[in-house]
Amino acid sequence: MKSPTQLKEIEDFKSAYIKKIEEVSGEYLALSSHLNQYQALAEIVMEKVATQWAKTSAQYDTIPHKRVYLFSIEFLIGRLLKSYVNSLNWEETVKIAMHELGLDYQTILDQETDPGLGNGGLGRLMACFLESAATLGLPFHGNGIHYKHGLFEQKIINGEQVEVSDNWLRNGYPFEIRKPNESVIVKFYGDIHYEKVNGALTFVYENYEPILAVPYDLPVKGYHNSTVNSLRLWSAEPLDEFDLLSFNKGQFIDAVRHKSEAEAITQILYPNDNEAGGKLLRLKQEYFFVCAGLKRIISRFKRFNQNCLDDFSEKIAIHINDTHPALCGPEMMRILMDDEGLSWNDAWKITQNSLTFTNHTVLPEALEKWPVEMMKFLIPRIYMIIEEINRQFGESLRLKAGLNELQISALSIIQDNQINMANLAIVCSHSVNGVAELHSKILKEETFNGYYKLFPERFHSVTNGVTPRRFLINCNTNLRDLITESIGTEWIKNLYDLENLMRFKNDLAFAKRFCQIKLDNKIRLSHYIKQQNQIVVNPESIFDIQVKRIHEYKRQLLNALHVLHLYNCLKANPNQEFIPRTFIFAGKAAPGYYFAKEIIKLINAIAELVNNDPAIHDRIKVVFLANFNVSLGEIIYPAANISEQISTAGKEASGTSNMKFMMNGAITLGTMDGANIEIYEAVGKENIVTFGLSSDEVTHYEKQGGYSSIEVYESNEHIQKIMHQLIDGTFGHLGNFQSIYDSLLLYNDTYFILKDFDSYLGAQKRINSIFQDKTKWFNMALHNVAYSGRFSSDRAVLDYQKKIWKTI
Ligand code: KOT
Repeated sequence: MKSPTQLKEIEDFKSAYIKKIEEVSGEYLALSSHLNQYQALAEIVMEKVATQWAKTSAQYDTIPHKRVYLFSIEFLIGRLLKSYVNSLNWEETVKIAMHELGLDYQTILDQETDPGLGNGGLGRLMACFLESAATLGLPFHGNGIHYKHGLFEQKIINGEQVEVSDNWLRNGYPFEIRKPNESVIVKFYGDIHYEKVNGALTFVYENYEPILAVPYDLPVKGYHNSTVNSLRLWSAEPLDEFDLLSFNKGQFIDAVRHKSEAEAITQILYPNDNEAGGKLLRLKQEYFFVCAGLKRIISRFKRFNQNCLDDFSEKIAIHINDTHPALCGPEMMRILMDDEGLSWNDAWKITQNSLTFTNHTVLPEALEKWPVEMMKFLIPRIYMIIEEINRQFGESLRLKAGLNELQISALSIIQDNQINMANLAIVCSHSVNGVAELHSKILKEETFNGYYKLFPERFHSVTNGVTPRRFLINCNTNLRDLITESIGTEWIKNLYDLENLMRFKNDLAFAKRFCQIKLDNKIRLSHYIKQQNQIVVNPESIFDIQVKRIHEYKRQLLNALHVLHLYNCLKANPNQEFIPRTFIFAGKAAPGYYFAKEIIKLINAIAELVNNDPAIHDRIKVVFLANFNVSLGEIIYPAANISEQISTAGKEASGTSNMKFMMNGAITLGTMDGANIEIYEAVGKENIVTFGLSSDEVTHYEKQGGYSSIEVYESNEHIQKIMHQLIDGTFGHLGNFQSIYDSLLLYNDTYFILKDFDSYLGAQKRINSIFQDKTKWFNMALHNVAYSGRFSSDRAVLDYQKKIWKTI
C-alpha cells in the first residue's frame, strides 16, 4: 500500500514528465522517441541534482574543511541516470511513474551513452572514489580532461577486434554544465629569457601559443544524502575561433589550422592501459589539465582566503593519480613564483605539503619518461623549473644525506636525457602510496627502494576499493533486497555490516533465494549473450568469467589454453563425467598491441571450434562479448560463479574487478597477486581457490633471466598437444597463432603461462569438485559477499583521509 504522500509524488512526477517530454521534443508523450523519453527524464533528474549541487557549493564556501582535488587523466564514470535516480531515493517513484505512463524504464535507461573517459581500473577507481566521497559527505572534487572521443568502441569481426571511434557527445550530454566564464589560458611553446628592468632581473616568456581551457562540470551525487561534489573536465578551444590575420589575407586553411590544432589536445583519450605512449600530444594533454586545474584552484582559494596563500596546504590536498598529472609539482611552483610572486623556498613548502602521489603499476613499460628536448620545446618554463628542482634535490642528497654521485644519479629526476615522471612525482610530494599491500611492498623494496631508504615516512599503502552502490546495489537489485530484508539497510553505508549475513549460513530458505538470484542473473546474462553473439548457453553451467583489459600479464592466454585443453580431454574421452562450463571473456586490446589482439583472435577461434563441435554436446561454451565497458560489467558481475584473477604474481598492482565479482558472490580463482591476497585473508583459504607461483618465486626466476619453458613443454604432453594446435591448422580458416607459440617457447614465456599451467589445471579441478556440493558452494559464495566490506571504496577513501591527506 502506498501512502498518500507517495501517491502524490508519483502523480506530480508524471505531470512534470509529460510536460518535460513536450519541452524536449515538441511532441506529445505518445509520439515521443525513446531518446526523447531519456532526455526528459535526464533533465528532470538533473534539475533536482543541480538544486542540491548549488546548496553544497554554498555550504563548502562557508565551512573551512580541507578540500581534496583528485587530478587524473582518466575518470571512467559509467552511465549516470540510474545512479542519480537511486541516490535521490527516487527509484520506486520513477519506476511506477514510467510504468503507469506505459513506458519501459530499462529501455529509457539504455538510451544513455556510457562515457568511456578511461581505459580500465585506474579511471574507474577515480569514479568510485568520487562517488564514495560524496556519499560520505566529504569535500572532494575531480579534475581531468573532457575528451571529445572516449575509448574506442570494440567490434568483433571474423574473430578480430575492430575499433570504431566513440562519440559519446553525439546526442548532447545532459549531466554537464559548460562554464565559459571560468576558462583559463594555457601556454605552450615560446621563448624564455631574463631581462633587466629597472636594475632587477625579470623573467620574460614570449611567442607562446595560448590555448583556451574551458571547464565542464559534472555533479557527483552522494547516495541518499544531499551532498553533490564536482568533477571538472577541461576542454581545449582556440582563443579566437579564427586566426583573423591569416583569414584576412585569404589564407583560409591557415586560419582554421590554429582552431583544429587547439582542439586536438582534448580530441581523444589515449587507448593504452598500463603503457606509456611517449607522444607529444599526450604530454600536451598532461600539462593542459594540470595547468588549468591548478590555476582555478589557486585563484578560488585566494578569493576565499583574503588573497593569502600561507595556509594553502592545510586547507587543500592535490592528489596526483599515477604520473600523468605529475607536472602538478613544477606547475604549482611556476604559478606560486611567476604569477603570485612567492620565493622559491616558500613556493616549495606549499607545493610539497599539498601534493600526494599514488602509483598504480610497476610494469616498466608503463613508467612514464619524457625526452628532455620535448619538454623543453613544449613547456620551456616548466622544464627550467624541473631542472632546478632536480639540482636542489641532488644538492640536498649530497650535502644532507651524504650520497655519492652514483647514488644521486640513480635518484635523479633527469636520467639519460629523459624526465622520469615517477621520480618527479615522489620528489615533489610528501606521500607516495601503492594500491594493495603486496604492491606497496614491491614499491618499497624494489621500484622506489632508493627513495624509501631516504624517506621511509613518506611511503604508505591504501588498498583499492569499489563502490557497492554501483557494483552491487544498483546492478544486482534482487540480491540487494534479500540482503536488506535479512540484515536491514545499515550495510549500504557501512559495508562491513554485510558480515551479519553469516547468520544465514545454515538457513535453507535464505540459501534457496540466494542461489535463485544468482541463477536469475545468469539467465539475464544468457539472454544478452544470445542476443549479441547468437550463442545459446546453459544458465545451470558454471559461469567462469574473465573481464578486463587484454594484456599479457593478465594472462587471458592461460585461461584460453586451459579451455583448449578441456576440449582435448572431452574429445579424447567423450563419455567422461564433465560439469558443464561457460567461459566468458570480454575486454579491449590497445589498438597498437599486436599480441593482445592475437589473444582475442585465439579466444574467438577456440569459441568457434568448441561451440560448434557436436561431440562436445554443449558441455563447454566459449563466449567473447564485444565492447566491454562499465554498463556491460554491471550485467556480468552479478552473473559470475568464478572470477578469474590470474595475473602473473607481482604484476597486477591491485585489480578491482576481483572486488566487484566478490561482492556479487563469485568465487575468486586467482594467483597470490595484488588485492587477491587480501581477498584470501578476508574470506579465509576455504573460500577462495588459489594457484601458481608467488611473487617472490617470479622475481627469483626473473633475476636468473627467466625459467626454461622448453623444459616444461618437454615434460608435459598436454602442453605439447595444445602448443601444436596453435600452429597445425586446428583452427582452419581462422589461421595459426605462430606469434603466441613463439612467445611461449622461443621467447621463453615472460609471463610464466606454461610454468603455472599445471597448477591452474589443478585449481580448476578443485572448483569442479566443490561445485558439485551445492551447500558448500553456497557457503563459499556467502562468505565472499559477507566479507567484501573492506573492499568498499568508502573504506579506501577514509583510509586516504586518515593516512594521506590528514583530513580526519
Ligand atoms: C598506466 C598507464 C596508462 C593508463 C593506465 C595505467 C594503469 C592502470 N596503471 N595501473 N593501472 C591499474 O590501476 C588499477 C587501479 O589502481 C589497479 O587495480 C590495476 O592493478 C592497475 O593495472
